[in-house]
Amino acid sequence: MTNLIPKSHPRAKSLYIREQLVHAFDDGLVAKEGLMAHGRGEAFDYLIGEKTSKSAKNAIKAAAFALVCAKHPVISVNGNIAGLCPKEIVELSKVVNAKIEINLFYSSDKRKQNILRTLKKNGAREILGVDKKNTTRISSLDSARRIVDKNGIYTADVVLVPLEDGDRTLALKKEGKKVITFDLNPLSRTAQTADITIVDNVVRGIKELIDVCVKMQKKNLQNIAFDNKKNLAKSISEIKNYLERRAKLA
Ligand code: PTJ
Repeated sequence: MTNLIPKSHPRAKSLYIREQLVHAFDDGLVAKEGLMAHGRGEAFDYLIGEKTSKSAKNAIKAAAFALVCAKHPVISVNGNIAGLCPKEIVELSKVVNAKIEINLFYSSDKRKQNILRTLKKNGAREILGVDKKNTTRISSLDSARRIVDKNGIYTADVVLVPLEDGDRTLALKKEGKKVITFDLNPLSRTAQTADITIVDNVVRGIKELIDVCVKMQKKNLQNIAFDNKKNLAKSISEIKNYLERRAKLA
């Protein structure tokens, strides 16, 4: 953390995450639009009290169960994710034996190569989404996100699509895939259409997700009753309660 942010600052962690993203932008991993996406996320993180809520913990358990039980899990990586938690993406992929696929909205070969290098530096072995020869298309999707790897997202049964708002989740569901997302905005299209939405900052939540996956693998797996709509409603009421508490303190 630079000297500009004293450790005692009440929002030091969030400001540190912001700095990390700016560095990742300077290093050519993050799109310009990714900086704005981050700002949106920061606003929602403030509304959830910048901590992992009970509803997020529920969703993390359901996500861990889905990933551990998946036959062909894939983690879809965009610029923001690569900039914020490359080490954890690689760790999670190893823990649940998931493939990693780079899939960008603002597609650019140069940015893909920068992301590839960063993931490799963090221990990734195989990375999909960079070899044009092995691609195919997801129907009912217009954006660059429709171009996917034949051995990756295309054949996956469970796909983790962290940090995006758009129509890809619905398109992936139409292809019969289970979709998990991290999204701080419980009302985004992705949050609302995913099978499992973890309303948490991916930087915090992914560490918890890795821990729960490891614990589940050590113990006997148990099915978890989970309803995404109900859980999203819970996360919205957690926000309301948090704001009411803050208003009383003001
Ligand atoms: O790298 P690319 O080209 O694939 O582009 C990636 C971005 C992020 C620019 C693209 O996916 C995009 O424009 O995303 P949106 O539509 O702005 O959606 C981002 C969503 O993620 C919003 O709902 C934010 O609230 C949420 N978000 C932002 N930061 C975080 C987050 N959710 C979890 N953790 C975060 N740190």
